[in-house]
Amino acid sequence: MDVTAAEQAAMRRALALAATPGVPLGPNPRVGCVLLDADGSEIAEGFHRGAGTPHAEAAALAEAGAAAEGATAVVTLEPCNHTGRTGPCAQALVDAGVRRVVFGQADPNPLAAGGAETLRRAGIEVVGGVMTAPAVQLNRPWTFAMTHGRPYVTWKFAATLDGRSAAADGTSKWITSTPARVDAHRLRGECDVVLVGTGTVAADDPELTVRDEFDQPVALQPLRAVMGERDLPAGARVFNDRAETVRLLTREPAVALTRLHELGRTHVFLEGGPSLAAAFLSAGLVDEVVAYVAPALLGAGSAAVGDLGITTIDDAMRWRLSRASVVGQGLDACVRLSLKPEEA
Ligand code: AOF
Ligand code: ZN
Repeated sequence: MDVTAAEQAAMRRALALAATPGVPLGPNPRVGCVLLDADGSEIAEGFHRGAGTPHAEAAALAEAGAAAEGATAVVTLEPCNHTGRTGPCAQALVDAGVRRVVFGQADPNPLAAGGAETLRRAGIEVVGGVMTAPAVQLNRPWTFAMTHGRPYVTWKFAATLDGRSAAADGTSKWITSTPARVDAHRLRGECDVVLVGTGTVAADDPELTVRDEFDQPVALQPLRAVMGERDLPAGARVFNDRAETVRLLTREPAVALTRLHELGRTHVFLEGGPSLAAAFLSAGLVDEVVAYVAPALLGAGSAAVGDLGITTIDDAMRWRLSRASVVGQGLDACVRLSLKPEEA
């Protein structure tokens, strides 16, 4: 079934609404909705503002009031079919007398899916799969979490040309130049969890917050998660009040990720040391690697990743380059490599 030019324009508007800055990341998706009248003119619009607030469709319906009768709803995500933090949008659209629904991404959340079917059964015209790619892109980690039952994991590390993340005496400040650290900070802010092991907290006492150019913590902080069983000093900086922190009393990556999934988290920035990285890599639980490689050599010292149990070259864990860039300028600029698993 075709969509009209007005519906396509409304979908572009709904995507822009969904991407409104300042909406907290996770556990909910970003969603936008536009209501059109029979002539294709806009009646109302809405977008989702974070967990517990009205869904995009509900926001648009509230704005439209009685004018929603006979309208077409254009939504970036299939309307939900469940009562979660708020009521089911599919039913709300039916109750409001909406005549036609055009949506982008099919809802990958098993608890909420089925809205299209509910709408069709109520006699509403439904067209799905319209501009799906940008809708999915908007909620990439959320979509991943819904389909895999765990958060997406980005492993970030900084190393010298010879792959070392610390010198022989344990010092590691600073392998990369400032621009690379700023870049890594920006990526940290795009995730909703920063994960390290107890070893990193004991050794480096990191704060693990996202800070602005004046070194002040930003308003929306990722959750800080520390996994492992070792006791830690209560005064460690990771336990300060600048962001929330959870302790995950396990050494198993899969257990830690399940717990974070239960907490509604969708994108983990893995910043632990070599043993934690090796544990996640060995378990097949790294979905993306971001490596900052500094133009430096150490010749000795700890490698960026611990033993993976690989003894022969044919067994190398190989990654595919998705992006390479130079971060910073001048003699100490770093190379940033973004890598995906070979099969992805
Ligand atoms: C949103 N915002 O605009 C839409 C969503 O726990 P709840 O009640 O907030 O429901 C969350 C689920 O509802 C979410 O995972 C997704 O499947 C569906 N649609 N969610 O947060 C919205 N339309
Ligand atoms: Zn909904």
